Amino acid sequence: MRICHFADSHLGAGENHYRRGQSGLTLRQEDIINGFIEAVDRIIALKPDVCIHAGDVFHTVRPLNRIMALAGAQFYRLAEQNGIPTIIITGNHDAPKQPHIGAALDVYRQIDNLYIAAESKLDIFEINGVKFFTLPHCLTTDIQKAELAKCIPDKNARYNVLILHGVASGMPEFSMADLGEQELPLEIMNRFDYTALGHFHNYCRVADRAFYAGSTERLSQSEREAAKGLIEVELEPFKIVFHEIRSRPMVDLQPIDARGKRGDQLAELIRQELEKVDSSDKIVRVKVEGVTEEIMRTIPPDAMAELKQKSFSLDVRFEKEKTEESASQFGRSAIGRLDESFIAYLDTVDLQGFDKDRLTKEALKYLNLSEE
Ligand SMILES: [Mn+2]
Repeated sequence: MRICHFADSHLGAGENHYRRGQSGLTLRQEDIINGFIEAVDRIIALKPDVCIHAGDVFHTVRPLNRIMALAGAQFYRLAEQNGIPTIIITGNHDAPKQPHIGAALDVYRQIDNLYIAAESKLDIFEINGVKFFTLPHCLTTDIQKAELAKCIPDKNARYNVLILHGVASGMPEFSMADLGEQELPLEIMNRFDYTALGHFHNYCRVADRAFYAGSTERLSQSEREAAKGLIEVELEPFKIVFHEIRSRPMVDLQPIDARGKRGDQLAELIRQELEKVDSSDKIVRVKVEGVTEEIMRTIPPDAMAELKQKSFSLDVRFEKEKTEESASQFGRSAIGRLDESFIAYLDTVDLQGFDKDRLTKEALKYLNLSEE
């Protein structure tokens, strides 16, 4: 049995990119969609016995209609037109957080040869004598634990394959720091002939026969060194081939020191650095250190907008020069109390889908800045 395994296409992500394409979606959203379509093209060419998508097809619970239509067309191509039995599950991004909402994937249930697990419970599909244990992202970790306990291979099946979305336990490096991500015990994976994992965005092996396929496009700077694509697995004799697809190059420039420069000199320096890496088709991030009010005031009005046009995407982070005064003010003054009350407030609201630690850190940064 030969299986293609891909995951984490996060369709719909990239909505904050500053340029739009002809489709009306942002260029970044188009990138992410193109990665998914290229993976589907490759799978169709490989003609596997079964195709698995291990979760987070969509970036959100309720994607745009356009994005849903587009994904449906691809699943129709795979499963119905090309006759490749295809199994898809929900991940923490696209699984509904309340039972009555239902999953976006549910609208594809009429596609022939497509198997959907999106109901906060274990589903078992049998295809050509092989049992596929598919556990989507569950409403609570208690439900997920109870369903994991039911993942016991069928001795009478030709093979048993497990499909899960979450963090391999004891391996914090596979965490995406998302709220509500679920832990997956290795000892359960080890019972199966293959475990197809989703959630962690870089392709890697977790146990002998358990793999993350990774995402189909780079979604954060932490993925800039990683190849993107899909796994082709032969169950007997066991063999793995990773098929790489194109993805958007990402660059993290060396921090630029703004000290002793005027704003116009700083803008020129950033422009030169962008030219060196030929940034026109790349996602570029750069940190500028030691920035003062004076420097910010003397950056020519359109300079930053022009620089943004030179790259596919440009993220410049200005870091204020830290003075002793501003450092000691933080946490003590009126703002000090404000940041404490904001953190307390965060505990009272429903933050599902948000990374609370990051939110806290960002909020503190802004509260700190407004004080200075
Ligand atoms: Mn995920």
